[in-house]
Amino acid sequence: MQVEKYAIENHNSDLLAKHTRKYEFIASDIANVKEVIQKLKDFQVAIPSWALGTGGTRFGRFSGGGEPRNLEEKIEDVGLLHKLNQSGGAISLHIPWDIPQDATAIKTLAAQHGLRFDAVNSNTFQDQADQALSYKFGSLQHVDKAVRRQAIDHNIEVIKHGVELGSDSITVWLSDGSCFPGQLNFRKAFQRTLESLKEIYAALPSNWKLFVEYKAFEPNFYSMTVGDWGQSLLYANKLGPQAYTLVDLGHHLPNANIEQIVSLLLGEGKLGGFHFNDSKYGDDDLTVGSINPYQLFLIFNELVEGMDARSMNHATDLGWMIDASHNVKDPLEDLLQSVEAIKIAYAQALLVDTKALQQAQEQSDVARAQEILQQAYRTDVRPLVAEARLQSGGALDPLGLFRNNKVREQLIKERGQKTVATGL
Ligand code: LRH
Ligand code: MN
Repeated sequence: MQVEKYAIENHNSDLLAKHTRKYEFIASDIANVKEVIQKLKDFQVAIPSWALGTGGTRFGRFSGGGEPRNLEEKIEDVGLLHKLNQSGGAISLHIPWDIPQDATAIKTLAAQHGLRFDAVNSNTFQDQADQALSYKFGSLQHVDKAVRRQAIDHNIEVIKHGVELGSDSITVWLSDGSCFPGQLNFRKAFQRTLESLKEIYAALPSNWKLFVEYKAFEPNFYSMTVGDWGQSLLYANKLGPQAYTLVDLGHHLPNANIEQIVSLLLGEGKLGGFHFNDSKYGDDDLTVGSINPYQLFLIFNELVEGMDARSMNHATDLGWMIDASHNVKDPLEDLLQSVEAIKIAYAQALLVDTKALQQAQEQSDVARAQEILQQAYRTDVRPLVAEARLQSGGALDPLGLFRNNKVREQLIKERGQKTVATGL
């Protein structure tokens, strides 16, 4: 299923007059508007291969039809999103859900859609049919050396797949932990996990990064062996310069100050990247910016301030990835909304008058500091994000075009109503 260039041009010509009016209105107030637009054009978000179908919970899963039946169709869907918003130029694979049968062919197909491969993800949180030993009681932490060996070998296998595809990083998220007091010796579990990660780290090509993703709870509900940012940082520091922490927004305890965590990890030079989503309670994996858009803005405010303080390249020096699950929305519409929310938060953060904010902070002028932040947050930056898309050849209203062109209906015609994609 392709969205042709002329379809985007027709769509844009209908919306151009209204867009130009709104864009010129906001641009007239922004001295460095060209720089802001260029930064928005360069900012690409990786789409998770495991979130292109309908997600579910233990209580149920309600498939929507036309879902990708294999990796090739997943790449087509990510390519379609990228064609619409020119902002999702990368795909993040999860192994073994998306093992490429022919890596060269898959790489070529992705390139045809303007896509590169972002971090590859290992999976030692499920037992595969052909697996010898179970991960019921963990993987890299397991008391049985043979289970740890099996998990280490899997991660090294995942790195090999990534190298073939041109990826340059691996995300290790461990479901390891315990459900009851007394079940685990925390110190020994930490030590075994560290020793196991060291073997995976040793297998990294010299230009690769290893992202240690932390999570407060689920599927273990008493302790997680990589349970918070501090534990993840401990591992990353003990592993070496190619190891970093990965912040999944849904992996924190209620009311955690994630923007402060981001600021400190960035200050330590150990922030590797993000899994963007939103949540109200637990790891809800909801649409980015759908529950707490102000928190997302505050996180990007810390990112822009912290990355500029270290002269980092906003577009390339951190891993920008989505990790969501679509239980009630069309997966592709949900992803279009998530990418839009990320670009809006980034644009708002780029409008923060950092000099004035630093001055207010130096003077402990608390009210003024809030006014400066909220001036940016309360600015409707959507015309800036749309202008960046337009200049990159995308649609002014990706979701509108997706619907008006009945893309889902066409996917169902091509693939059928009952197709189910691999993933969560
Ligand atoms: C764990 C997680 C991890 C993935 C999985 C799909 O909750 O965030 O990043 O491996 O979701
Ligand atoms: Mn995640």
